[in-house]
Amino acid sequence: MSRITTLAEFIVERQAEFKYSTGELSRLLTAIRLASKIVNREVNKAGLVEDIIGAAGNENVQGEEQQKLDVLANELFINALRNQGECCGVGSEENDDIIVYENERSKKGKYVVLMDPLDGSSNIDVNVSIGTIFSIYRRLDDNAPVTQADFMQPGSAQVAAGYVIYGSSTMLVYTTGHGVNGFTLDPSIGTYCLSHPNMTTPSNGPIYSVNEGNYFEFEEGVRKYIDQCKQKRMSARYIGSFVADFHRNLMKGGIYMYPATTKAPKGKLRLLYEANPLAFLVEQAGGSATDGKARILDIQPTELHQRTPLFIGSKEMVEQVSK
Ligand code: P6P
Repeated sequence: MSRITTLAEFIVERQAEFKYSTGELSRLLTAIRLASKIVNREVNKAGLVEDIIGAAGNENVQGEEQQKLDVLANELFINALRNQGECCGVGSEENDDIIVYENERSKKGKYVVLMDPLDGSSNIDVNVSIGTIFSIYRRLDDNAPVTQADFMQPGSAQVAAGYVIYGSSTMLVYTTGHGVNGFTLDPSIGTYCLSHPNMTTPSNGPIYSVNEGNYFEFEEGVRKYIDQCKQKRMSARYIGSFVADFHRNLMKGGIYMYPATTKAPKGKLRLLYEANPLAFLVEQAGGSATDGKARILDIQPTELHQRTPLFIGSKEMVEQVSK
């Protein structure tokens, strides 16, 4: 039987690649790893536990009805990162403003984390795969108070990023800028094991993912590209859960598109904790990500929850629709 490499072992073995090493990244990812295992447990029993399914009865900053698991996942990640100590603050889809940790240990933390704790949560009660997305930056000044500026860095400044997909199996996929590696959770031992080393995405692929219900709201160039996909008899695959669509396209080759629409003139996906982390990861896997014109990672953020049109996946496909 080939040797099993756990996520913990892998991070330590590859620590030297993380230029701020001294074990900081491994401890940061340990917090994310732990919280994701608990979220996974709750997601997997959502169908059984009445008080988990359904809306929490309030709305997040996006004006979207918060599902109870959204709230739980958000609290789990925020608490795990606080208790771990390497992170001095968090920006989350579920919170209006940044969260700055006040405990002595975290105040000295050198990293900030942006996250969508449970993306696609409207799919929870219909048993469709959902995900967590995270993005890690180095704090701008260790001796200055944490401000929104620490979170408003361009995506190209990320030091690590990744996602967890709670699907038929649960996987954690991440990059520190030295390639992409995927780990599958073995529930029998509660451990993430290296299952997809050195992940790369095909430069082209058979799949296009877009909500075609918005077709007539898209600009002409996007409509033409979608028409070409049909003429080529490509496969239309759209789950309505970004992480799930992204992960399938990463593995098989394809493009995910959320263009601007009249209802979402700046697109629907959020730059800081959805587009940027997966743009960093997809580029590390040989893919590409734009807003239809500019490279996602070059965009200078101006708001914590700003949205962006997003075209992400196989390089040739993204380049073609971004002309
Ligand atoms: P629509 C989920 O709310 C999400 O942010 C992504 O996960 C998903 O791809 C998209 O929105 C679905 O949006 O407008 O097609 O239902």
